[in-house]
Amino acid sequence: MRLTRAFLPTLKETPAEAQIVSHRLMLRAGLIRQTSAGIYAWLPAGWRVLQKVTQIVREEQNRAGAQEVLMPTIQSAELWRQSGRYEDYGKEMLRITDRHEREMLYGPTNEEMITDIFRSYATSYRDLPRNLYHIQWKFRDEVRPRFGVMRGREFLMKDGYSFDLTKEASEHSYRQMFLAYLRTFQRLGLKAVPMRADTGPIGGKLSHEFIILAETGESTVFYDTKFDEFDWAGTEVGYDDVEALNSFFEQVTSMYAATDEMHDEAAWAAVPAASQREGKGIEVGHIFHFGTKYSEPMGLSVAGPDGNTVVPQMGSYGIGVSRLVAALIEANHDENGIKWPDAVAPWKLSILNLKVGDAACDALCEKLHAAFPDDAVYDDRGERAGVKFADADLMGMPWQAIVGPRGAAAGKVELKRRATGEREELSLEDALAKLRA
Ligand code: 5CA
Repeated sequence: MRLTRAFLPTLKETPAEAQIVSHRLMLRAGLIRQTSAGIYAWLPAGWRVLQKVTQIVREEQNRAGAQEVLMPTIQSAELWRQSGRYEDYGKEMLRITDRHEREMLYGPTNEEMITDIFRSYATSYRDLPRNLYHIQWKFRDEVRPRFGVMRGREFLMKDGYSFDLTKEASEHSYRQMFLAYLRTFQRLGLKAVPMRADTGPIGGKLSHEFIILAETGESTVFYDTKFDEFDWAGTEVGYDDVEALNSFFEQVTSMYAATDEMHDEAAWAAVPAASQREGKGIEVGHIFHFGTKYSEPMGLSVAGPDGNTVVPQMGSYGIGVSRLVAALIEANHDENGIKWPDAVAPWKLSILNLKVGDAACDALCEKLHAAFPDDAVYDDRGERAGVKFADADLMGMPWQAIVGPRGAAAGKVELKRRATGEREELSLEDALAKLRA
């Protein structure tokens, strides 16, 4: 991607309306553009990151045995009347009337719709367990949308739903997602702590929020620093191993961690003072076990093994996919800009041609660009070096290949690692080998 042809609009000035660093950097690096309050267009760089985050979420869901579907954004009010949530949901729900005066809504979540779909097919206990998810835009008419995509009105969510024959089986499904979430956030390079949580309008008793510690977070959290020593990837627990998964879950949840709503002073006092950590956090995921809250009123039932009628047990599992992009920036930036982790960077490499028109510089840059046709941004603009350095640091690609006339004459490239600032002068071959490693 040549910068002279790209749509990567960076801003020099800090937008006044942006209060937190991720929002400022998302606007300045040209990732998003606000189109209405709390509603954003994703520009090329932002869209590439969002797709990478989505793909990691998807892979970990599939690995845990969930199956992807895609449900519509627009739902009928009738379904929500069946669960009793249509009136309860209040002003956060965007209600729409179609030309036939039918009441519709822009989905804030999909419990009703998935229950409706599943009840149309499930007839027997053999149809259980099942876990279905989708990655789809949601709309919640938040009173105070703020902090960019961190708390938007329209946002991308991964929402999954499990159906099980018994309460025990559904608790196993819950634990499968619990582990899948820890693995997902770890792959994204984020330390997310699971905390006992309030269930709000989704309902149920068993619920965990996954919170990333960050000063700009909206939730106050209390947790035991034992979490910092835990290696989720290191656990070899299999998703189908009921006992191992249960003891893993017991082990993790026995460590104290709670949001302020669920904070228990007595239990907190039992945590050694040196291990107590209190701070602000960003909720990037939330899982719920709510039994028959939707299946019962919506008439979902199957024939059990003894011919009896069974109402399936359900849970739902959300990840704020678009919010994760902002959370990733909160966790990976410095005063100059974003430091994208390799796994989600929009492009792997920025190529900085410090003297466009110099034959050796141009030739070397073209070779670098040709080596990464879809994974490099080539700054071929006739700008000063200072402008190029600033933009490359702002956009935050993990690698920068800096090509100046003196080095280029000797066939050398300077390779800079954005995250650490480490620099190394290398031959083209060695630079390519390093970038491919
Ligand atoms: N149906 C359940 C789980 S599928 C549900 O809707 N849960 S939720 O309300 O907790 O939302 C799931 C996740 O979406 C949250 O953990 C959060 O990361 C993200 N989210 C919620 N509201 C917003 C918002 N206004 N802007 C951005 N992300 C949001």
